[in-house]
Amino acid sequence: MNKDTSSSSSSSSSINDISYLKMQTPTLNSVKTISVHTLTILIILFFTVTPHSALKIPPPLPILPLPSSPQLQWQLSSMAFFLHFGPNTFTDSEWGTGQANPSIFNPTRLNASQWVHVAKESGFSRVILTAKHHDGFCLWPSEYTDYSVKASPWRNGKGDVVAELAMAAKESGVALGLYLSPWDRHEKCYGKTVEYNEFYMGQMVELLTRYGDIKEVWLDGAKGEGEKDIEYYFDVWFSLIHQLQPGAVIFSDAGPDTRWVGDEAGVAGSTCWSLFNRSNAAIGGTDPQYSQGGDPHGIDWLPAECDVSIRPGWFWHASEVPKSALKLLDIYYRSAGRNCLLLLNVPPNSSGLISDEDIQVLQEFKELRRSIFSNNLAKNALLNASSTRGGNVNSQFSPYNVLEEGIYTYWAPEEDQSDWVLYLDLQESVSFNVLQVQEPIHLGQRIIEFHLEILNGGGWKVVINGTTVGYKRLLQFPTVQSQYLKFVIDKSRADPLISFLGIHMDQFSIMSHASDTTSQTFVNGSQVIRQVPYNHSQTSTIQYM
Ligand code: FUL
Repeated sequence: MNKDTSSSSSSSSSINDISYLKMQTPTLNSVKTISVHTLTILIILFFTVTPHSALKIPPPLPILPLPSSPQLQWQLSSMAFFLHFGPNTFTDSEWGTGQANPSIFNPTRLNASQWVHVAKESGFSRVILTAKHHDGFCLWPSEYTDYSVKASPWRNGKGDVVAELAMAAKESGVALGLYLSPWDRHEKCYGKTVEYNEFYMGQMVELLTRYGDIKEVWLDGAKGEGEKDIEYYFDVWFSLIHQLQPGAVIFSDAGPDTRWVGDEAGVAGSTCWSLFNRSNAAIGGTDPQYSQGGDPHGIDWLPAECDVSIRPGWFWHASEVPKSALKLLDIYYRSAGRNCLLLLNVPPNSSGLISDEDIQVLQEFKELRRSIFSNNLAKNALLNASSTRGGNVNSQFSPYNVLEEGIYTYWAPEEDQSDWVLYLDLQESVSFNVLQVQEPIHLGQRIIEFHLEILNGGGWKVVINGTTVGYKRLLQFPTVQSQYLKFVIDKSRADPLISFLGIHMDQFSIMSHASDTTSQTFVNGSQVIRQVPYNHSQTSTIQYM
């Protein structure tokens, strides 16, 4: 759906809009002037003259594609905590050769409850562990290989990191995800297609049947250059994973449930659709631009996950320090604030604990988010809309719903309108520099273009233009001040629905004007080769499968 916005979006729009806003706004005073007698008559009339108006108006039709229930749960969690841990933690490497002696794996203070506690305290409700990274070492006692915790001195070879994490996560109500690397540098049958697929599936079944509910299976797409050819039976894997863990989402370059965003900097496109065409993507053959932006014409619901490490490497290295909280905030704006899930890697150190300096940064990051987003400066606004589904008396789709947190209550316009506008009177002049918008994505992703205007110096001025909203959209702009706001939807795939609208003041970020889709990881135009973002032990390029 497209419409001419030349008049409504113009900065020279008439100041008379404000009288519309005031006239339409219900006030307590107007209610007081109605006598009890008149009110009784009105109520009787309401039920006798219009008997059907008491019936509930159904929600507008959803627009396809829609998220599945696990995809919706995944998206509502906003952030997940990534745990890269294994022999690499002890050998100061990123890509283990698969030949490291298992005796080096001995985290004397390993405490999975600490990992979960840190994640939860920092605002993460999902954790994902590298059960097996590319070196093939299994953090659980797999019966299909000797290269695992069984062969290590840790807990006298009787330990199981996956079990300890699963237990800690369950106790804290945190969702658990597992990373099982397809590329295995230790396993001898790697290269023999049928044998390795059976081996890999055997390991997958162990992971998905021993540890309770698994909410995400993370299929990494990396494979070293010059490695043996092998075909992965993805469709078989996906079917089996969904059969064993119907509540799990499967992540890969091309889904089936969540997609890699296409870079390891945690940055999505400033236009980011959850819509995608899986048939246009291949695991190991990511087109970063397509993945970062999604596809407005896509027939699959495949939202993006933005993975990035708090440190330069994915694994812990004594010589590295975490990013600053401000940097994490910037990443948050560009991932969670662009309709994606932020997957932040916080690697446990060689003692088996998350380091104090990482915890410090995570606390600061949480405090920054709290101080910016816990206060919606529009919370006391008087609201009006260009139209409301069911008319102004209908509270089910009232514009006031946008001040309620969560996606399930929303403002809906009447059908077939030529304007889609929300008017806000903040009741006092307010300074702000962040806009937050959410769509009820359980009914599909709709909004293509929108903008925000403020009444300032006698006329309406455009503050910011945006493309795509989705689950959550955050937009930063230089600080503005006004009492009156107009949120205008310029273009939408179907009648637009808004479930949350917030304005906030961020006193901490220095607005960066860097490109929206900066990627640190692509070194050439190729879509299959990228540089190891950080690797102590090697400098080779990574060939995607
Ligand atoms: C990459 C891997 O090669 C890295 O080691 C890391 O696990 C990252 C999340 O995915 O593809």
